[in-house]
Amino acid sequence: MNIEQMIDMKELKALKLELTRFMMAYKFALDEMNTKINILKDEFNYIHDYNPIEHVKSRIKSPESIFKKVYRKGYNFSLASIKENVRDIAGIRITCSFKSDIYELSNMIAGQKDVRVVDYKDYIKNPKPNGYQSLHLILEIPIFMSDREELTYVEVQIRTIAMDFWASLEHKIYYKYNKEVPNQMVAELKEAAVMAEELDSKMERLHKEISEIKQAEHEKEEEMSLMNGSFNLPFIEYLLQKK
Ligand code: 0O2
Repeated sequence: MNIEQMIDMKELKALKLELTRFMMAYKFALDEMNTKINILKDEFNYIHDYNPIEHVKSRIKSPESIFKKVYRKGYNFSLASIKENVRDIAGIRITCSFKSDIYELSNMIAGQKDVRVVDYKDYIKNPKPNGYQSLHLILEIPIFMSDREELTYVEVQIRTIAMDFWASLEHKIYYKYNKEVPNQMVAELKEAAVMAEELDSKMERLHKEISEIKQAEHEKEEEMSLMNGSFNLPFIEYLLQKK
């Protein structure tokens, strides 16, 4: 008996197609979210005159990590169960300049008509015992395929540069010590998280002071130019500069 007789080729092809379409939905979900984030970034940049988003990184969880999670959590191995239970297959990490940007951005995302927030974890107001800080959202967004609409989960993590710096170092240390980090290092990491929080607060205070001065200057300039009869459209100028 040859291999083709042993395996039902038709079934195998159908499975391959099903798996490809399963993973494709997550890729499209990331494309859609990245477009939303870029639009918000441009609009925010214009309104507040600074860039609230320092960095955006997206990833699709590898099949190996998906299966590890399914096994670890004891979920059923069917595609329907994976889709419902593993809600971080599509993941986006947004690094913001300031803490207030995190909440403003998350409200803007959550307020969109086609976005449903299914889970919200605020590890900034309530940091994890190890010091981890970040805002986690699980969103459900519709993806329009050729023959159907697919509701897809996307995990969005939003944090400041300082929180991100801390989290990536902590992640490296955690794996370096194979999840058994020495007590002294745990304490130092906690201390570093507190320092990161202090830095974020201080930077935000300074930023607010500068913004207020800039805003007052801007209002004065605008009044002067209106009095002189000039009527320019700064957003159009801003778009032209971007080209
Ligand atoms: P990866 O590779 O980043 O995806 P669950 O997601 O269901 O397993 P839980 O507790 O409901 O677990 O999720 P939670 O608390 O929202 O955290 C999920 C993700 O947040 C993690 O994903 C990490 O990316 C990040 N995270 C959470 N806690 C910590 C922490 O203490 N340190 C660091 N560095 N990151 C953290 P994964 O699945 O671990 O991995």
